[in-house]
Amino acid sequence: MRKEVVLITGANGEIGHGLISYLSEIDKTHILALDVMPIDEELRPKCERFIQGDILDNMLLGRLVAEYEIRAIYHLASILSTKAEYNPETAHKVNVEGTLNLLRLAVEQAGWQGKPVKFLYPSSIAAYGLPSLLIKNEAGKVKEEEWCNPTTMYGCNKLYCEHLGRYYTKHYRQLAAEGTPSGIDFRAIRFPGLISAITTPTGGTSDYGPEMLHHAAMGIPYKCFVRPDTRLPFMAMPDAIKSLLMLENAPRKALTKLVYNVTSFNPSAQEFFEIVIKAFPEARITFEPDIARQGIVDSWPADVNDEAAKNDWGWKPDYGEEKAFKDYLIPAVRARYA
Ligand code: AKB
Repeated sequence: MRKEVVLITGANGEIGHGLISYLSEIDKTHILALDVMPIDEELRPKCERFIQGDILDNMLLGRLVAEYEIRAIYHLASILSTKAEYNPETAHKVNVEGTLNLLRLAVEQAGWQGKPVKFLYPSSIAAYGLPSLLIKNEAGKVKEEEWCNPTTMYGCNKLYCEHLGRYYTKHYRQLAAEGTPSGIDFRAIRFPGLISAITTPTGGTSDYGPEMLHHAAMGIPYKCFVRPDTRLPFMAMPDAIKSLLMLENAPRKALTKLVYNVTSFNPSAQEFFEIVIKAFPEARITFEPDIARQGIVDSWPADVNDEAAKNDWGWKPDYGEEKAFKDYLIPAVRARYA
């Protein structure tokens, strides 16, 4: 008999760390973890199996279909916004073709199992693209359907993969005589900038927030690459994990959308700096905006509307701004670099 597992791609990344710990310890789920990089030693015992491999390797994915009963897929692997701009074609390959491969795997699994496979997809505020700073400042809390004109390869990839998820869930092979549904139950969350105390992000453009905090705690000077007035929505990592788990567990009938905004707080870079400097008065942080990266951040909303997530599946963050820094981020990064 094949073992029931949850497949997590990009398992060694920022979200993967928290998700694996939660699912293995609290939920006692068997985890099949996949990442192109070796997984951190502390995560290994929490996984049923770790495979170092590529989501573009269809032979590898085929073997997984044959060996396991995959209940749900958390497809976390992707190349983030800044890194993607340096090699857009590679980013497209990993972010889009990789997602397509996982969707195909989910179709095969659902067919074998004769029941839907949940496909959890972390999308991003990068799916938005506001045309000017003036419009960004006037847009208020942006809804899921508004301003979907991303300016980055990563944002285009995220938006398109949301559409792929919709296609596979609702319109798959619509002209086939038998009209077989794909069996995929696609659910996506558009995350704001995420801040973890355990890991630092690599290759993103909302990274100035977490980088400011981690550099201050390590006692390393930091040049913030955006202007002090720059504003983005952010969320503490435990809330990101919580939102994914809540969405996985929500009854399908309660969901009015396939893609949901979630958010928690939205400080300006100056406000972020003030919180960090209060906790680490010795920190050496300067503002040295990089015009190109600033342009990307200026195209992302200052805030998002997450009413649909609140109404449909009871979303509510545990960590508002004060609690996120006071009870989670500052004590945890202090302990980490002590
Ligand atoms: C990035 O900056 O690329 C990511 C994101 C906002 O999705 N953190």
